[in-house]
Amino acid sequence: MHLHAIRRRVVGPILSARSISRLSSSLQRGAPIDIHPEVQDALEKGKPVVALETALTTHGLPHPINEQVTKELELVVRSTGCIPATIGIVAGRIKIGLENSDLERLADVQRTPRTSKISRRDIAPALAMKADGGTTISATLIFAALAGIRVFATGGLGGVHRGGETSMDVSADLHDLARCPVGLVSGGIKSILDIGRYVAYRSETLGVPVIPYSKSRDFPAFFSPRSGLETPWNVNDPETAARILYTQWQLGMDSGALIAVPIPEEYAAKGEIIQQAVDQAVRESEENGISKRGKDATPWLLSRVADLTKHGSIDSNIALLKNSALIGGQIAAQYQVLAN
Ligand code: PSU
Ligand code: MN
Repeated sequence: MHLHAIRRRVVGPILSARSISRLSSSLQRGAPIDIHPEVQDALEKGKPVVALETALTTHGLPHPINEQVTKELELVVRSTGCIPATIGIVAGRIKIGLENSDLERLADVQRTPRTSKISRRDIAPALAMKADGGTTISATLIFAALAGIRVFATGGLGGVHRGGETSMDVSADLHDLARCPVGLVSGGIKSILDIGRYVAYRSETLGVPVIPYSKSRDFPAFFSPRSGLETPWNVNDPETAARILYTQWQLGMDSGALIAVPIPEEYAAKGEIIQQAVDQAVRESEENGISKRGKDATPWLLSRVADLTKHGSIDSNIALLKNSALIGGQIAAQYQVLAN
């Protein structure tokens, strides 16, 4: 058989066998993981799956649109022929694929005790204490990698907060993308963060490919399609994006990659207005001390920007989330063609 054909046959299954064995050893040790039957079936049959997070549901968007948007993202993923695996923690169990009742429970912001926002450092305490939690990109990457899900779509990700050179507030998202073999399809980073430091840290220090999904190499900002910062590569079609992921893992480089999806162009003008609200919110967070309160900073800033823009920022955020879910689904479908 031609060498190329052998490689194609072997690499996909080897990767999935490795992650299946990590998952099954976690399960054998009694780890509290529930894989939704539809997701399990897709993983076993080599159908494309896209992971979705729930910190955006619990801490990123207000009720009741948090629940609606999460459901809509699942539908967008389905429209691309992929199976959505929305990930969260319910009563101390990791859910890979949520039932509607789980999602409604996580989206209920009035619940007591309050649902936690879960990054890597919160996982073990939350499980041990049987808590409910919305998983950030950090935790969702970890669980997606454990289940062997190769593509994860979301909106905004954590980065280096402004002033991060002194506060050392660098989101766990950055490290987990370096540690988990998952393609993260997301918006650019929010201007609540220091975009220059973010790109430098991620691509120069952690060695994670940071690739705008765009005709240009201009790294997208969050509320606007361009940040003015140039990256070394860009990609503009799902097949090439999937090939980048496939090639990285073919070489055994078990880290992730960021495919950064710009917000649709029709939101660009509004992005400039939102930016002023962002600057004001960041200033206020420095004055009132929230900026130094770790995991509370991002949710506070998101909600303050929403207030200041009379929810204009939320419409932009939703547009970006849907676009990421769509492109994430297209990439996952192409990835599966290469892996099968
Ligand atoms: N940015 C958004 N919406 C969000 C988040 C970020 O526009 O919902 C969430 C994501 O789950 C991300 C997390 O992983 O916030 C980052 O939080 P922190 O800065 O505490 O790492
Ligand atoms: Mn943060």
